[in-house]
Amino acid sequence: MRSDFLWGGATAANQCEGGWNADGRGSAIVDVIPHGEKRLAVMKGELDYHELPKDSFYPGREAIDFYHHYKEDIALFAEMGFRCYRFSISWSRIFPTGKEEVPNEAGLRFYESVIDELNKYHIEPIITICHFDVPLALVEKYGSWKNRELISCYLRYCETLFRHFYGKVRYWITFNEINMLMHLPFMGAGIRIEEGENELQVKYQAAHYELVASALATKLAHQISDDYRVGCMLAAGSVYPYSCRPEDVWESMKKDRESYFFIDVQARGEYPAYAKKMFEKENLALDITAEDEKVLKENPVDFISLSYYNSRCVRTDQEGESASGNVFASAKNPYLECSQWGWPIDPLGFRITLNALYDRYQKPLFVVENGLGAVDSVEENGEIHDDYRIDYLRSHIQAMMAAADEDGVEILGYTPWGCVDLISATTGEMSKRYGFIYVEKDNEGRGSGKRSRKKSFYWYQNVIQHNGENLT
Ligand code: BGP
Repeated sequence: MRSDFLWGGATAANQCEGGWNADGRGSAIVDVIPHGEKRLAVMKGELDYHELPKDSFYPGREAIDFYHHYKEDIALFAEMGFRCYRFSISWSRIFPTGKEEVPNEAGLRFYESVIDELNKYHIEPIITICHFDVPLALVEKYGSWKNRELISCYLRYCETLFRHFYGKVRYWITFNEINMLMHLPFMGAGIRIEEGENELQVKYQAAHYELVASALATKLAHQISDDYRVGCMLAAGSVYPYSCRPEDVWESMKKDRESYFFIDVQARGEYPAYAKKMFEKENLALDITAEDEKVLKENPVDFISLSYYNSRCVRTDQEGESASGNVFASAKNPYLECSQWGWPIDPLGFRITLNALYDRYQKPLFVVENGLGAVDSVEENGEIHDDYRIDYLRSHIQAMMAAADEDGVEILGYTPWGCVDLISATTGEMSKRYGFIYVEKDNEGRGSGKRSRKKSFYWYQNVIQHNGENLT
């Protein structure tokens, strides 16, 4: 890989930070997403969290308590040789209700300490401004991104970060997996679908406000510093046709567009023709002003970041099994093995996805999530032999390197997801682990929180040391 390639790891505040009511932090959506059978309905915005049983357990509130362990965790990242670390800022730690005129100093201080700690080890911070995160007060007051008012709240938050961390940060990502809004609207964007509402109208209106907010944030970042690079973020994974039946091929193209829709706007600066036609066909009456269109046009992103866990597959004959995989409905692809959580494993699909994105946008890509969620067992001597994780990562790094070296795709860096074990977004479990670093904690939140190095820790350390040239 190029010599300045950013090898690192990724986490997000909502799944690792904890400290949910420490130092003036306000409540956020993650604080009301429970563990257990009701989780999915809440994440989808179908069940109002006010209606949850009193004794519900909310795993994100404490998570792995990165809030109090960040020094230890960053020291371990440094030991692996990380050149960058992607993490997110908790919006309600900075603006507890989202509406304050002045930010919460204690919140800013916390992230300043995190960034200083990273800089100490020459680890480049990659900051996600909003990772499945909205202050709960904004959900209550405005219905979250259903309301245009959120744009100015978000911009005040961005401006605070861009000014406060001036000179210490270079890479910013405006919204994590922006397309998740279509699948898990409450987790993705704090959106509940109320009775009688037109779901598509609600989702595309919220999407539009997020897209304008993202473009305005890009504009602001560029005004504040020439050095800032702003990216969008896509939950990626190409959609395959199950067969060469033209109907399957057409369906796969349509499914891909449901996700590309967001990046088409963020990278090219305007709504694609197919989306405008769809708005018409579905009779959506969206609040999109001429000024909004100008803002979108003038402020495309600098790079495209993405998560890749698996490819997807569609068939139109309505037969056969389905597969899971990051909540995107998919037909089961008979050529692929699946993880313990039923997510297909497809390294070549990674190369295909990277090429598809680069062909479409011709902007640098940044792989900010990839990895295998698996159950780990700790041996009597404390060791963790996670060879399955090493195998997954090795094959995916090989595919990424082929995309870069053989196909010419420009890739800025690679930050595998959950470099330290954390709470799973879709299931709320601790047992779905991605990390190189094990955290002693179970699904009910019990455990010491002690960190230890897995076999993959040493493997990844060697990968970074040899800049990807040695993957054994
Ligand atoms: C992405 C999210 C992450 C992360 C990851 C793995 O959708 O951006 O927050 O959690 O998927 O998913 P899960 O935790 O459900 O295994």
